[in-house]
Amino acid sequence: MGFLGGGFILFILFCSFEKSFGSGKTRHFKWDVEYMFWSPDCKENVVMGINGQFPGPTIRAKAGDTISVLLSNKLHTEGVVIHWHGIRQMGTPWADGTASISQCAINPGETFDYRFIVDKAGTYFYHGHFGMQRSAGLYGSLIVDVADGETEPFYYDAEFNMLLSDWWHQSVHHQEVGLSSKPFRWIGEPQTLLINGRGQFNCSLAAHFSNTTSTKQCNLRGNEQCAPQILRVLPNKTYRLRIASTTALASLNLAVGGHKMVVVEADGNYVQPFQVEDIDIYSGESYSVLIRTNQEASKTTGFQLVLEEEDPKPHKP
Ligand SMILES: *[C@@H]1O[C@H](CO)[C@@H](O)[C@H](O)[C@H]1NC(C)=O
Ligand SMILES: *[C@@H]1O[C@H](CO)[C@@H](O)[C@H](O)[C@H]1NC(C)=O
Ligand SMILES: *[C@@H]1O[C@H](CO)[C@@H](O)[C@H](O)[C@H]1NC(C)=O
Ligand SMILES: [Cu+2]
Repeated sequence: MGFLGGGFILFILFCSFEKSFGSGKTRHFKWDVEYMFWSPDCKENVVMGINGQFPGPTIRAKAGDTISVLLSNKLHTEGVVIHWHGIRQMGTPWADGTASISQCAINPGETFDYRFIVDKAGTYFYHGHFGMQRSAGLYGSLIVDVADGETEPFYYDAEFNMLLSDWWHQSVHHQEVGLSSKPFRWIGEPQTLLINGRGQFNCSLAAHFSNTTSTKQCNLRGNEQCAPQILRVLPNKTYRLRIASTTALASLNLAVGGHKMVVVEADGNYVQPFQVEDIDIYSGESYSVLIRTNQEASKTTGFQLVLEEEDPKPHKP
């Protein structure tokens, strides 16, 4: 009798749980995680990619949707997990993607179905959470829009996504052995900072912007894996920049030449808007800022992404 009663209660709990999964749309993704050759900063190296892409695909959903990522580990010799940074995982702790804490690492050749609800609109990202896989390039953006019928508490004409990361030329195995050696071997600052997985290691290859109508990109034609991220904007419009940092180490400062930024979101929470010249962002943080473009067309402006020194000095934006 007692057993049957318990079973009935469990059945009711199960039904309400299923119902909460059904409140939005279910968005299905099928991902293969694998190592591949890539040139994030114009120097060929090995990165951890998803479905042949680096950074991994952007997940875009609406608040209340269920995300289902069927993840296959194609790494051959190491386990993998993915952590959905900033997602609260209410009722789904097993989908949090922290190896040895919320799940065992997914073995080579195995598949795991990450299924969870994105309950809150905001700018998030995901990253590998096993060994040094985040440093190896296993990351991407996760953007949650407001639910149907709801509006953001601020206006913008269009938006851009900027996922910031740091990149070393040494392999993650090399970095890891150094960090765990006695004496300790410091890996040093990253060779390159990446915006949406793109940067230029060699400064003579870097983008040079001129204030004429043409944007000269040195030797880069624009279709290279390391070609700079160019955001094409119209004059006199408001743009939302969704900025997230998935750096392994670097503390960053971002500024948009000649434009002030109005901060409207931090880590998936709306904030009372305030204006800044530049923004400090550390690993794991995300912000949305609004910028208003100038009224005249045919001008280009650059982003300035700066590695903060360990002994911070006043900014010179
Ligand atoms: C940077 O690129 C220039 C032009 O391609 C080349 O001459 C130079 O050797 C490169 N420097 C490094 C450190 O790779
Ligand atoms: C480009 O910028 C330089 C330096 O700021 C300035 O002297 C020059 O007049 C500008 N040219 C144009 C076409 O705006
Ligand atoms: C810029 O946009 C504002 C608001 O939309 C509008 O009132 C203004 O006339 C525009 N200015 C120009 C030069 O188009
Ligand atoms: Cu994280």
